[in-house]
Amino acid sequence: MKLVQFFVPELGKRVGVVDGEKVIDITEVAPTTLALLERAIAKKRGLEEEAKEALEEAMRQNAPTLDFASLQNSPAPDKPHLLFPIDAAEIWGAGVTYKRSAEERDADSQTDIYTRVYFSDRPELFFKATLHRCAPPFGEISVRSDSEFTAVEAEVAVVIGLGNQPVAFTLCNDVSAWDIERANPLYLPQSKIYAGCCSFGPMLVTPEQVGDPYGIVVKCRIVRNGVVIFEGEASTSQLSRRYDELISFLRRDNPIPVGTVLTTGTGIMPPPEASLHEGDIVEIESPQLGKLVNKVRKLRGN
Ligand code: DO4
Ligand code: MG
Repeated sequence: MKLVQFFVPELGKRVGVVDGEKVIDITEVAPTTLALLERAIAKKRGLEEEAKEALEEAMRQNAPTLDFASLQNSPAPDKPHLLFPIDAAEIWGAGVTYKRSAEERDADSQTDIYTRVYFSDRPELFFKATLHRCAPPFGEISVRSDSEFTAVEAEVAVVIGLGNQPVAFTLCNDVSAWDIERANPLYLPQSKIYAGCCSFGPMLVTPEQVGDPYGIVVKCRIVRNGVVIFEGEASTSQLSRRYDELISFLRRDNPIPVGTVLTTGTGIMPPPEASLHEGDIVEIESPQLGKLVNKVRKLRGN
């Protein structure tokens, strides 16, 4: 099952099941995707089964259907648009889970700390964002006012329920000020957490729908003035950790609210020439998880 949350003028927030080019509005039986997940957990079943039942009930009630394309607009009160696919209380990140990420970060920072973490039992986990620091699909991600090299980090993210297996997958952009991170690793929180530092979506995809979670292909493209200035690709087949390993480390002595998003690291490392600029369009795409599109703005330091 593929689930979206979206906004319709006069109706407000809606929940939908994506079926090809169409979205079936199931809001009357599931007011939010988080409520659907909580209901699934209370019944000790998966999100897939709960969403299927909600869809069947909504169809019996003649649920309205929309074109998915009609929701692909930047957020504005007078236009239908996509919202975050889940109202996550917290967004966390895992780092150096791809060899390339460890090697290039070490080379750029003239250190070995990233490779040491790559080979350690304990993964790198960091707090990434709250929802108000994130941009929804087609919303604006940001470059800090004090960063000259901010990079896209195109990643697969998992949604966490009560157990250690992901309850859903989505795409995430762990936008990061690499120059600040490289200046000193202790600056990592400042490179990672600020207004517009993250985007995720466009939809939640259940494990049943994803198929092999270690075969998710992610492509990333940066478009500047209509010209593609960077393209990269990775696959979760290159991920060095298991999702349940990352989730179990994250929740060790650390209470994680149901619906938390954990982004699992990047395997695509853009060069300095692909540093984000105001007006750039970033597209992160996966055959399994859809396409996450965001525009870039430069913050002004206030
Ligand atoms: O330690 C730096 C951040 C690593 C990261 O975000 C990644 O590998 O995706
Ligand atoms: Mg990352």
